[in-house]
Amino acid sequence: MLAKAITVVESTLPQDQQLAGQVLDAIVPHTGKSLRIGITGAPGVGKSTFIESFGKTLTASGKKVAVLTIDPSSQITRGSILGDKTRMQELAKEPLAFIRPSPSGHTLGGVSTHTRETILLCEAAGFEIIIIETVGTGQSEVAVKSMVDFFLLLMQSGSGDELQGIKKGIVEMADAIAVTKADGKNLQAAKAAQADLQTALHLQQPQPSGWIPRVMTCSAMEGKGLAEILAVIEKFQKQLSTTGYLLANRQTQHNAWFQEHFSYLLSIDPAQFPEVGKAQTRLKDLVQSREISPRNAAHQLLDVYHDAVKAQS
Ligand SMILES: Nc1nc2c(ncn2[C@@H]2O[C@H](COP(=O)(O)OP(=O)(O)O)[C@@H](O)[C@H]2O)c(=O)[nH]1
Ligand SMILES: [Mg+2]
Repeated sequence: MLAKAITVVESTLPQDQQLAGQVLDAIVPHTGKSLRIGITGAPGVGKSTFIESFGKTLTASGKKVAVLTIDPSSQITRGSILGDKTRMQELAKEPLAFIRPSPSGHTLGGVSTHTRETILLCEAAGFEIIIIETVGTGQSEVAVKSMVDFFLLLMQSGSGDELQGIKKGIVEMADAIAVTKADGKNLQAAKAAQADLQTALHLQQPQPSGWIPRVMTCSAMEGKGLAEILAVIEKFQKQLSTTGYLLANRQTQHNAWFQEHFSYLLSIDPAQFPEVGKAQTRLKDLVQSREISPRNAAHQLLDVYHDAVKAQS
């Protein structure tokens, strides 16, 4: 049922739009009860492996976990979606887990709208933890940050410059950083990276929420550090629920989503719809033969355009 609802909401077919709107309105009173966690990091840092191990830790404790992925580049390569699917095979077998790759939208804006709606659907379906995986390219981070409660950045040691490949702005967005692959001969380097990052974070402006970002190490392969990361996330949830920040942040996010979507609807160019062009030609003829007033023709053309926008978004 959940997978079907997501498919309807992601659909670009005109005949699905009304149903999608009805489904979302029906479920929205039942949303908001999950903890939404964004996970980012450079390709290869170990996000999918981490989510699989971490997700299994969560399902083992009886929690229902949904995993969604945002990866704008995957629309070109398709590679990471297939990769994620195979890599999260074990988690996918868990009855308490639900895994959904990102839809094939044309724009990041479209992808994030769908992801936000999918979050709501998962919440209404009773998922308590929703994990959103994104690739550390900058643009998608900002989108994911705007739809989650907790933002976890995964980094890898051994690059010499620990911040290499990740923009400083992403580090500033993180509520926690986990240095991955802290196992085998990598363990010492991971510990050193943890210390370096902790120092770097101390120099940062404090977060508006009052939360102090933590730096940890983990090994998804050995299952180490996962319980500690969960403990930090639970502490965050407890602390920011008490102060009311979590709820206020959600409200700010939803209002921004509303405004953003409205701007998006206003930005859709009439010229991109063939049906608008056709109606324009037809109405022009009617105006010229004086069968319709120019004013009425303009209103009718606007109606055609509005219908086309509705069918698309
Ligand atoms: N040693 C070690 N390797 C890991 C760990 N987690 C992931 N890897 C490896 O790192 C590579 C990239 O992992 P993947 O999860 O696909 O990274 P993603 O691109 O960030 O999703 C794979 O070859 C994994 O086997 C870990 O905890 N320890
Ligand atoms: Mg991945």
